[in-house]
Amino acid sequence: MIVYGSIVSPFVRKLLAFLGEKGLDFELKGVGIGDPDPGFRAASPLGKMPAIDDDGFLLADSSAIIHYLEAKYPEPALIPADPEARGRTVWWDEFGDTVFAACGGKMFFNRIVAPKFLGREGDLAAAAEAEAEELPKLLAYLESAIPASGYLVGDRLTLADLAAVSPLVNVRHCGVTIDAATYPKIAAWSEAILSRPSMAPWIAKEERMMAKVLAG
Ligand SMILES: N[C@@H](CCC(=O)N[C@@H](CS)C(=O)NCC(=O)O)C(=O)O
Repeated sequence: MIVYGSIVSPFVRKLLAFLGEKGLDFELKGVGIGDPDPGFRAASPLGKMPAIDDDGFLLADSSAIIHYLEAKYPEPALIPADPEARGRTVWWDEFGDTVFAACGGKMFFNRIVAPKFLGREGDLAAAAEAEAEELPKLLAYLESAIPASGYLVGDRLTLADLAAVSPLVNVRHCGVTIDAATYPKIAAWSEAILSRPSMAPWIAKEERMMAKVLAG
């Protein structure tokens, strides 16, 4: 299977972690925003990452791909079968992909992607507003919702944890760290999820990439 995407995308990061947790082999083909790569454009009708080519089956959107892979490779289950647990898992996937990624995206895109990758100015006022107004509300909700189990749903890792933690990495790339005194549950949960073997090597790689980009 080919995965098209960039390791700094929160949606790609979520998918790479999911693939790692499933123990699935894949080839990552690096593409950037607006990439003309014909294989990527064929797999992603809207030109968004991630997209896959699984032996000729083309599919875009991290959640669509993850649901496809969960059906094809049910073990280990990362989307619970229990109705309530499944509903909550989809909720957290949605939280990560929409509100949290949108907030982190305003910060990451305008401060780093626009100036460093696209060669144009970002909207720094939008980034500052996202950090000052949106981020604290999202973190307060997340802090209040992390159960004692240390996992967002049930007592083991699910897609919920991978999806909700992924945008936090983009926030960190912007120099914003989670204050463990204010957000002790987020600090412990994110540390545990981000240090899993399915995530840690990718994050180390993107941190090296970010250090070079920011220095250049
Ligand atoms: N809902 C999609 C969102 C994908 C997405 O927006 N990816 C961004 C990168 S983080 C992208 O490719 N943007 C390029 C564009 O919008 O043209 C998913 O979960 O895969």
